[in-house]
Amino acid sequence: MRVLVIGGDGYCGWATALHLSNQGHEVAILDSLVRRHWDAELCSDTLTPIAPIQTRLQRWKDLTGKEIDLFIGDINNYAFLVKALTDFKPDSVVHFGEQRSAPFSMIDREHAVLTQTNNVMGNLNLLYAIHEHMPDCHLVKLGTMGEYGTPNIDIEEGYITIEHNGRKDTLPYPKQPGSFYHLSKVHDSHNIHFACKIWGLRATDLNQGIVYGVLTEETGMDELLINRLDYDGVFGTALNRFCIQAAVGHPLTVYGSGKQTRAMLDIRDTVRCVEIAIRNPADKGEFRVFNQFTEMFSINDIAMQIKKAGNSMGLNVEVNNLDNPRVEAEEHYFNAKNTNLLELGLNPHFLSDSLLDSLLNFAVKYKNRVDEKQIMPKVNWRA
Ligand code: NAD
Ligand code: USQ
Repeated sequence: MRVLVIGGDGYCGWATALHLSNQGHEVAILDSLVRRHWDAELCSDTLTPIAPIQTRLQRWKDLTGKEIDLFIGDINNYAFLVKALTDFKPDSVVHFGEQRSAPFSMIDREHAVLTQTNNVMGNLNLLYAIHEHMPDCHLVKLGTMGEYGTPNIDIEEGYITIEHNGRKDTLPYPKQPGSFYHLSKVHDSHNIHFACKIWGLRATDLNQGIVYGVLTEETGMDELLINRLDYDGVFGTALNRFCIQAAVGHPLTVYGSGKQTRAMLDIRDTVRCVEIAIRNPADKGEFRVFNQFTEMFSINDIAMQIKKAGNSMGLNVEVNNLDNPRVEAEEHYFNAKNTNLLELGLNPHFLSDSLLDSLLNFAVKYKNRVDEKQIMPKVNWRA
């Protein structure tokens, strides 16, 4: 299949583009490289030294003989987006190309507006471009488990059947997101659902949990193919951050009581889930939702597992409960369904399967690149 990966220079997108190319798909990457610019703006950097996108792609070609096309530009530039789509003619578009940090979106008004403009308008442009130029193309859009929030009932996959005053309907599952970033994903979902209904587009919304890990079969082939690994207080996510904190002897930054529970998955499963979605496209007019995660953990569970794995490697790992900079429920019910991808053949990796050791080893290998000033959280939801 021909697959355009929007956001293919990022953490999930780079690993996915290489995986799809390795599986024999014809792949192109579209990326504005704005994420590298945001890192520079925040004076933060990935733990791992990532090469320029052109160097990465040349190395991939030299190693495997497989060519990945490259379109550098912003999906909010409609003429550019349409040209990339009509030049490449994809069967599927995988859309990772958004501002994806909750803390970034909560810095101030400017960053909230930037996040929602970049994400919501970008996605709307993509819907129009597909409708006007490639109406049969399957949109595989990265959503997030955080769209649902933490309701006191089980979380279904996108829809819930409700009986009310003697009548019954299947409706979009209620959304209670926890940041202006997570809200942008909810707005995207509504726009995609509407576009499928009015224009008959086909789309899969992958409500992904928090991704952890850094190595996939392909990114591990060569140092120049290495993936990014964020550890700073804005773009770093809890599990990845904790491994790097353990490696440099910084106490693990658990926010609040640490009883918050989240859905998670290994990056090796991200790439496989996307491929499963592409191989099994939604029908015309269908807006399909898959919850893309493999396990649920509390933040305390993760901290304890990393402490144990770190201690077994001789690292002294302390845990520090910080005042929670976010406004979020810390004690709550959380039970989400994830059967759709499993039924289509996903065979998950589990956190217990030595991932922590390899992630910790990775963190130790690059620990000299850590800027400890970037570790503590600086963005407060209440400010
Ligand atoms: P990332 O920041 O590493 O990568 C995103 C890429 O998109 C960057 O390379 C950036 O330059 C590009 N981009 C952003 N806006 C663009 C635009 N307007 N036009 C073109 N390119 C643009 O993020 P990631 O961690 O790889 O996340 C990818 C997607 O997956 C996001 O939509 C995110 O919301 C979703 N997601 C990520 C996680 C996670 O844990 N990382 C979990 C759930 C969902
Ligand atoms: N947390 C800590 N300590 C830290 C960092 C985070 O305790 O040092 C806590 C947070 O308070 C929160 C939880 O860990 O309760 C998750 O935070 P996170 O930063 O790991 O993840 P989140 O902000 O939810 O965002 C990440 C990605 C985002 C994606 C989302 C999936 O950045 O792109 O959409 O995970 S989900 O959480 O399912 O919505």
